[in-house]
Amino acid sequence: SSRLLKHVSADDDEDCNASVSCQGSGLGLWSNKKWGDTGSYAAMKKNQSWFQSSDGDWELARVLNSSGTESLISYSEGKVLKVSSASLLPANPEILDGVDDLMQLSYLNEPSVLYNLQYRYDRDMIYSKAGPVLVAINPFKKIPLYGNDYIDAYESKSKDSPHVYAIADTAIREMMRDEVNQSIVISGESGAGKTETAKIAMQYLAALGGGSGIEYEILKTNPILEAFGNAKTSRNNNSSRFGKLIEIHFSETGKISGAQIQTFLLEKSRVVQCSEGERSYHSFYQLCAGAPPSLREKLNLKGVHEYKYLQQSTCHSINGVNDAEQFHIVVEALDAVHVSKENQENAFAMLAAVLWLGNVTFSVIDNENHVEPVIDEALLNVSKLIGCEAHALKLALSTRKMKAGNDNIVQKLTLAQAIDTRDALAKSIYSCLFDWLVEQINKSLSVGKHQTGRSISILDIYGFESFDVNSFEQFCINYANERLQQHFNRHLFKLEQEEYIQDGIDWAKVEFDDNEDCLNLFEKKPLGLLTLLDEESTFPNGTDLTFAEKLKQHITSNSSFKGERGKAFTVHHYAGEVTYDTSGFLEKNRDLLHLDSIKLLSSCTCELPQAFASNMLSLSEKPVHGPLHKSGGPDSQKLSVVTKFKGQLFQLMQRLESTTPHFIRCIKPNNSQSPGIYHQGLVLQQLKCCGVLEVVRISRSGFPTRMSHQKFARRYGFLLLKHAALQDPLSVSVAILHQCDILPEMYQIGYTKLFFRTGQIGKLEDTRKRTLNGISRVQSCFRGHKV
Ligand code: AD9
Ligand code: MG
Repeated sequence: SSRLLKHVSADDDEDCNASVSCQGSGLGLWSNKKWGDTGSYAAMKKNQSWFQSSDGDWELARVLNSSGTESLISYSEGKVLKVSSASLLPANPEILDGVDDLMQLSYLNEPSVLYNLQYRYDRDMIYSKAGPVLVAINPFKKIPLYGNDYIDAYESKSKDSPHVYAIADTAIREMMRDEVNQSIVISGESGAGKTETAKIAMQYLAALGGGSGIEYEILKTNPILEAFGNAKTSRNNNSSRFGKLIEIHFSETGKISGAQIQTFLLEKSRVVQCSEGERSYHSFYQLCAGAPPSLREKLNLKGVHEYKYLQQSTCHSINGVNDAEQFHIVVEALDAVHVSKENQENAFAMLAAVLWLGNVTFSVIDNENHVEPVIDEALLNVSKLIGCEAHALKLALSTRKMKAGNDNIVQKLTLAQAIDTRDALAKSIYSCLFDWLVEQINKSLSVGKHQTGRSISILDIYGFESFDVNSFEQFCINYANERLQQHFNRHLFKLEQEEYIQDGIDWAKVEFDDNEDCLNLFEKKPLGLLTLLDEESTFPNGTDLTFAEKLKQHITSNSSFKGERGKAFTVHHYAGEVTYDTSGFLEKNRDLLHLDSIKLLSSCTCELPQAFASNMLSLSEKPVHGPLHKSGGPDSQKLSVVTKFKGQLFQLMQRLESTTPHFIRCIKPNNSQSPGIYHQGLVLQQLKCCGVLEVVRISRSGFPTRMSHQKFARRYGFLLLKHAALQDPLSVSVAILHQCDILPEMYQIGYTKLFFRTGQIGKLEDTRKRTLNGISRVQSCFRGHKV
C-alpha cells in the first residue's frame, strides 16, 4: 500500500509542485506565513484546509467559497466561519492519511504532520519515520507490538513498518556489512519514552545476537540500574537520574560477546532531598518493602515512614508499581550478573546506612552553637552498618581537622555544617555504591579484549527538563541535551549537506536551527557558564549570588543568555527557555566530601566503604588539571562536577562520532502520563525544537544512502551479465545502475561516491540476495551430483 500512496502523491501534480517550489526557496516549510500563498491556492482547489481554532489546535475545514483575501469555511460538524485566506493551510488528500513516513506527505506543513502522527497514534501505530529518524510517541499503555513474533517478523522482513526493531535490525546489518561500529541515539524530553525504547532495542539485539547466554545478563542490567538510578519525578514515574551508554560487542558471526556500560553524572542531591510528589531512588523503597525477615533484622530495617530522607515527600508509592515485587526482580538480576549474595547484602547495608544517616540528629553542646550527634539508634545503626566505632562516626560528623600553618587544629561544627557533612557523606556513599554496581556489572559482561568494528552502542540519557524551579541538576542535564542535539544536527544537516557539496552533486542548501550559540554560552572560555561557575567555586568568598552577578556582568553578547533578578538567570535552550535558580550551584559543583569523612570510610571494617574511600582518594590524588587546583589543600584536589561532566560528554561525543548513528526521537503526547491523549501544541513544540521537521525536508529532497564507487562495484559487480571489458569502478557502477534499471532521478554520481534516494539500495540488495541464493542452490545441487 505504501507504493500506491507514493504513486498517487507523485502523480498529484499540484501537490507536488507546491511542495517542491517551497523547498527550492530555502525557506522554512513550517511557518504558516511562509506557506500562506502557494498553500491556500492548492487548498482551495481541493476544498480541504487546516484552520487554527481559537484554542490553538488545528482543525480540518472545508472551504465553502473564497474571495481572494477572505474565505468562508465550515468545520467541526457544520460551524461556519469567515477567515483570512492566508491563515489556511492545505491538507493532504485522504489517501495519504497515516502514511508510514512523513516524507511521503505532499504537504509538509505543521498541521499535516501533526495530523498524520495523531492518525497513527490513535490506531496504536506509535512509530513513524521522519526520513532517517524514527519518531516514537509514548503510548502510556501496553500495546501488542513486541515479543518474539514481532522480532521474527522484522528479522525476516515480513514486516517493515517503522519500529524500534527495524532500527535495531538496520544497525546489526550495517555493522555486519560495513564492519563499522553503530550507535542508536535516543533523545526526547523527560518521560517521552527513551528508557523504554532503549530496552526494546536491547531486546531485539539480544534476540538476534543471542546464544551465549550473555544476552540474558545484558537485559538484566536494566532492572538493577533502574532501581538504583531512577526515581519518580513530577514528569515521569520512572525517571532516569543518570545518563547511560551501553556498548554491546558482537563476534564476527554476529553473536553478542559482551558489553560495557558507561554512566554519566547521577543526581546525588535526590538522596538527601526530594520535592513533594516525587520520590528518592526506587532502591530505598524496594528494600524497605521487599527485604526478607533475616535481612531486615540484620540491617535493622524499618518501614519507609521511619526514615527522614524518605519523609520529605508524602509520596511513598507509585501507582501500579509493587516495590516488594521489584525488590525480588532486582535480586534476581543481581544474581544474573554474578554479584555474590554476600556482596548483595553489602550493597543493601549501604542503602540502610544512608537511610539511617538521615535520621542522625544533633544537639548543641556549647554556647557557640557547636553541635554533636545524639548517640541514638540511628547513629549506632550507621556505625554498625558501615563498620566503624560509634565514636569515630560521631567525631567525623561534628568536627573537622584543619591545618593552620604547621599546626593541626580541630574545628567544631555548627548545626548547619554538621548537617551538610552528614548529607555529603550520605550522597557519597550512595553515588559510590552506584558506581560500584556498574563496575560489578561491567566485570560480569566483559569478555576479553573487544575488537572494533562490531559493536552497537545505545545511548539513553536523562531528557531535557524544565520545572517551576530549576537547579544545578537541570543545568547539567540540559547542557548534556544541548550536546546531543548538536550531534544530531551535525549528522543530519551539516555533515549530510557538506558531503553533497564536497562530492559535487546538485544540491540546494537547507537551513536549520543551529544550537551552536547555546553550546558556546556553556563552553566558551573564559567567559562561559561552566568556566565562570568553576571560577566562582574556587573563591572562598564566592556565593550563589556573586556567581549570578558575575554571569550578568560578563556574559553580555550571547543571545541565548538572559540575566534575571537576584540569583536567577535564563538560558534559551533548543527545547525552550529555562530559568535557573543558582541556589546551591557552588556547593553542588564543588561536591566536597571532607577528608575526615573519607578517612572515616577508609577506616571501616566493611568492604564497600573501604573500596569507596580508596576510589575517592585515588581520584583526588591523580594529577588532574582543572581550575579547582590552584587553591590547594587536600579537599580541593578534585575536579569540579561540571568540568568532569564536560569531559565525559566530550568523550561520549568522540565515541559516537566514530559510529554510524541511528536516531530515535521520543515524543511525549501529554503531560499527564495518560494513554489516548494527544496534545497538538505539546507534540508540535517537541517536533520543532528537535528539528524533526527539517530532517524530513532534507531527506525528501536528499540522497540518504551513499557508497563509494569501489565499494559499490565490488558489492554488486558480479550481477553484471557482461563485465569483462570494464575495469574502473565508476564504469562498473554505471553499468550496474543501468542493468538494474535504477532510474536517473533516483541517484547522483559524485566524485567519489554514488548517492541514492531512499529505497534504491534496498532494491539492489534484494537482487543481490536473490542472485546469491540462486548461485548457492546451483552449487549445492552440483555437489549433490558428485556425491
Ligand atoms: V526520563 O528523561 O528518564 O525522565 P524517559 O526515559 O524518556 O524519561 P521512559 O522511557 O521512562 O521515559 O518512559 C516513561 C513511561 O512511559 C514508562 O515508564 C512507561 O510507562 C511509558 N512508556 C514509554 N514507552 C512505552 C512503550 N513503548 N510502551 C508502553 C511506554 N509504555
Ligand atoms: Mg529514562
